[in-house]
Amino acid sequence: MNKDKIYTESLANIANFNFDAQVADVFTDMIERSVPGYRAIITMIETLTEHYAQPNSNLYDLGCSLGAATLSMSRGLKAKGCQIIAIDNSAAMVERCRKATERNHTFEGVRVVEGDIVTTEIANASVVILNFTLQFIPLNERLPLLKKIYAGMRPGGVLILSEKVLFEDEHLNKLLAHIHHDFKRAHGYSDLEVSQKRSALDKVLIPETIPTHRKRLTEAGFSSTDVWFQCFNFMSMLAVK
Ligand code: GEK
Repeated sequence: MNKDKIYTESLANIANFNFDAQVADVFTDMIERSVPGYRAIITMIETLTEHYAQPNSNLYDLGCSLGAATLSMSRGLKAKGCQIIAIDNSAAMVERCRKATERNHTFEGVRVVEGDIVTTEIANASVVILNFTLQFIPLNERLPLLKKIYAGMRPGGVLILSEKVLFEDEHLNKLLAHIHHDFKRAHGYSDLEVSQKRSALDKVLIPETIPTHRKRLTEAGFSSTDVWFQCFNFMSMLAVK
């Protein structure tokens, strides 16, 4: 696994974070050392897929990056006649995701698509994954996207929504941001790397509170929604149609 050293040196100008080839090359190391609970969520996606995938349906991984959730879905999939559609708008990610899924011989029915999840069609879906992707979508596009996902899902299907979150209580907000910083330091990032990455993400990754996510999911039509996993300021929700 290539080590993430993107923000090790002091940069004169910190450009907005971008999912380019430099990031794609180190992405697995970057996300595992930056997102508490990421590995656990990826592993559980296998179990959730086994539970929710319906025969002859589509399974979507929206903002698939290198396909970690796609591969986890493919391992958990027991229902027959399904297709997994993995979508990302970064050409660098899609190219590497295609190679990773082609190397996976457990399930052949994976299609990796370069496209914008805001405009791609969702149809006949029983499992939809937004694993740390909605946070990169402009705020005003989030509800229309969730409505489109809901409309393209089968009754009984599930949306798995994982996000970095904020807290309404300012004390908790500061505390959990601090603990996250400690988590990154414990995984080998320097203070300089943490602060430069934070600046790069500032206008690109827009976190919201858990109540805001729940309200929006309900507004999109989902009947049962709740958090099934949380580690500090990172969580994952289930929303069932
Ligand atoms: C994982 N889910 O490893 N359309 C398509 N893709 C997009 C869009 C968009 N509009 N906006 C952002 N992306 C993965 C991790 S990373 C999360 C997801 C992170 C893509 C973007 O190119 C990137 O690959 C991904 O969403 C977000 O389980 O880096 O924190």
